[in-house]
Amino acid sequence: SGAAVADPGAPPPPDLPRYAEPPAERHRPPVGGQPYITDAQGRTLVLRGMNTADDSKWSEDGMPWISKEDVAREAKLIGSNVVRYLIHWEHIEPQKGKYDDAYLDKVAERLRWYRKNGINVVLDMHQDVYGKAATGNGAPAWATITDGLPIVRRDPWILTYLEPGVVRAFDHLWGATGKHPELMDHYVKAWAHVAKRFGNDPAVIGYDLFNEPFRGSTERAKFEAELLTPAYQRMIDAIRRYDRDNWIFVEGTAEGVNWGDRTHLQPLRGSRLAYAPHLYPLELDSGVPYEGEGKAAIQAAVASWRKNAEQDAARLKMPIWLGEHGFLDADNAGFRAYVADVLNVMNQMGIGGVYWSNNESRTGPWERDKRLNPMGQVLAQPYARAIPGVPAGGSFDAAAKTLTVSWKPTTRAPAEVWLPAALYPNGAKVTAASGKVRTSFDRRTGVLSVWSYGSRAATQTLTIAPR
Ligand code: 9MR
Repeated sequence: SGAAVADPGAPPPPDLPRYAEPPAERHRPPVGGQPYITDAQGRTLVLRGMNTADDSKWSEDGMPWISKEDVAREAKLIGSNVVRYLIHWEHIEPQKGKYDDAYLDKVAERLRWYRKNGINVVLDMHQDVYGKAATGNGAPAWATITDGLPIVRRDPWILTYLEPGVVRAFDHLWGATGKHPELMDHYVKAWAHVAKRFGNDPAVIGYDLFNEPFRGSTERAKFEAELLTPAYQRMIDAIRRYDRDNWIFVEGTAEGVNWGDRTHLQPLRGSRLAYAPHLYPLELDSGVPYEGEGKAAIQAAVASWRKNAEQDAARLKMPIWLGEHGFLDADNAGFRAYVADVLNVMNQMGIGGVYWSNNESRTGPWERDKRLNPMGQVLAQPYARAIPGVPAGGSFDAAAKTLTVSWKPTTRAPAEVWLPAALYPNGAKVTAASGKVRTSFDRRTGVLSVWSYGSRAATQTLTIAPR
């Protein structure tokens, strides 16, 4: 076993490359075994960060509250290397067939902020409850065809999906009624327009095709297999005319999948497709605290979510990315412990994911004075963002401030671990289970690079603890 000390601020070992400017990672096909998202060096790329942000659903220009400084603060304090950035069909195509390029210009400006701070962007075409004309957000009014059926806003808001007018709007969009094929044509073309505009933007790493698709009146399995799958295929094909490199993320219906059920989505054609389920155990939505019996039930739902996500992803031949996770009520007891446990499920699975959501309010990670609040402190934990092989588990022990990460090596490129300065003021001590390591720490980005050598072991494990 070898031990090395990472000295923050010390120059890198002379024979080793310095940590490069974080690239908008270009990708290669997955590294054997279960597929993972990979970077240009063939390493598993763990994309962690936050959805940004809920409030953009209602702001006049469709932008979230964040400024350039907030993005820099996020990179520094939370160590995000990805953002699931909400974009809205209603702002892209406010009038039928007319794109609002001023809106896309504003998105482009935010992409530059993220790029500058080493944060990759997944553009998420967001919706909840169809669109504003149906009491939700997402679709433009012209694309909201309810046939005069009623819509009453319900509490909790997700019940509004079941209102007759909302169900009808989705039935038209997915082609269940067969009466308005132009709606999906426009949605697909809107994606093509976005890919044409941003496909070569170095900040962009992918597209999330449809936030939490709702089935309308079609039964769930039939909807996912027969309406959603072909709609996704059309979007993928349209995007690929302009963008061959970036990842395309697909989701099943929120109903079911978010609670830990499997999806009935069918395999899709194309490269660099990924499966991006959300995780919201039903108990959490109903306000059950993460304590005692409630905790056991929520943990069972999370375990089921993991098992089903892994099975579905293997069947679909896609890597997994957790597109939304969070605890929706900051007052609920156990909210920090829950999010910490979900982050450890991600560590164990060797996948990335994004918190819902980077809010300015107290459900986000910030205090009013922009320091991290207690949830922000949970999110700001060390994680392996690049793993030089096939992930084989890992966990973060918050009490000991110790991260372990294991993998089956496939490349000599370094592992990269983001270290929060708040937890590692004197740097980190790195121990390898096998062979030796050399390390190099980039103080500016907070990224520790770890090269393993002198080992033929099938699995490597690093332990990273405060010095
Ligand atoms: O947290 C969001 C809440 O404030 C909104 O009222 C609601 C409707 O727009 O959306 C919530 O965010 C949801 C997200 O858009 C989709 N996935 C589930 C999120 C939490 O419910």
